[in-house]
Amino acid sequence: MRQRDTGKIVILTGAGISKESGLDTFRDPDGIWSRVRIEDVATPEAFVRDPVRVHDFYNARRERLRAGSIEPNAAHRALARLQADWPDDVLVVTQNIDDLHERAGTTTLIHMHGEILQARCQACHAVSAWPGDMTMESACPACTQAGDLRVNVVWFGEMPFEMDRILEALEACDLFVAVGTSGSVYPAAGFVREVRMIGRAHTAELNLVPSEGHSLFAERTYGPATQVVPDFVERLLNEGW
Ligand code: BV8
Repeated sequence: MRQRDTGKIVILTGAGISKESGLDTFRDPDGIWSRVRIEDVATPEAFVRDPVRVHDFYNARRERLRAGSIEPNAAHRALARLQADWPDDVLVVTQNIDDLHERAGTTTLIHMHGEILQARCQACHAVSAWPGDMTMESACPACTQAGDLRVNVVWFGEMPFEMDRILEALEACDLFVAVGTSGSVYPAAGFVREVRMIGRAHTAELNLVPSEGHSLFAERTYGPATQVVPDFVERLLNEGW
């Protein structure tokens, strides 16, 4: 076991960590992709073909996220506590586009698939806060150009954000943890392989059920994130790994 005061930790999170806060996952039986096709709402081609449909898809999810009942849960709070106790050693890399990690207090955070509460202007490339609905008539707060705004998320076929910084952290880490992700979307699903190839870090999966990459993890714990994540963090803080 590594003592608690050493070691860099990278924690990858997916939609499963936000499920108990009331947000849908993607690939569960009642998930988002059971109701709508990726090709229709989550690719650049879809946005060119039918921008109104794509705007409506994200407007509905943004409205859901901003409903009063959606709050960070015990799993988000446990990761924020870990980072508060080890401020220089914990990086959270989330595939999620919600703001629940921030609202739980996590500060060192990478949204590799972007953020639903942001807009990106295709004319001036400025990224702006965007809490409300977005339409074809919406104007960029930076350049005032209307009709060139898109939600600031990474669609399929687009390069995830901050990949250099993520890969650097994976190379330097001593513990890699995946929380609430099915391990079905790349390059995120390949991170555990990157870490294993380097050969130093311990790897742990915390999920409701085994992910597609479950066999690649040295340690695997299954159950709802609000139970398994606080327990895991408690153990880390008291015993290390
Ligand atoms: C790219 C943002 C290249 C928008 C999303 C090999 C290598 C590289 C790429 C590929 C490759 N093979 C295929 C590809 C292409 C593609 C891909 O991976 N396709 C898959 C379907 C095979 N990847 C891409 O296109 C990526 N881009 O590769 O670019 C490139 C190179 C050069 C230049 C330019 C480009 C971009 C991928 C990002 C797409 N955007 N989202 C939005 O949110 O609308 S991805 C989408 O899936 C989600 O956003 C989410 O981020 C992601 C992963 O889903 P999960 O978070 O894991 O959610 P899921 O529902 O699947 O699983 C939830 C889990 O939680 C389950 O296991 C469940 O059991 C568990 N759970 C449920 N309840 C609980 C729980 N766990 C704990 N507690 C609970 N209570």
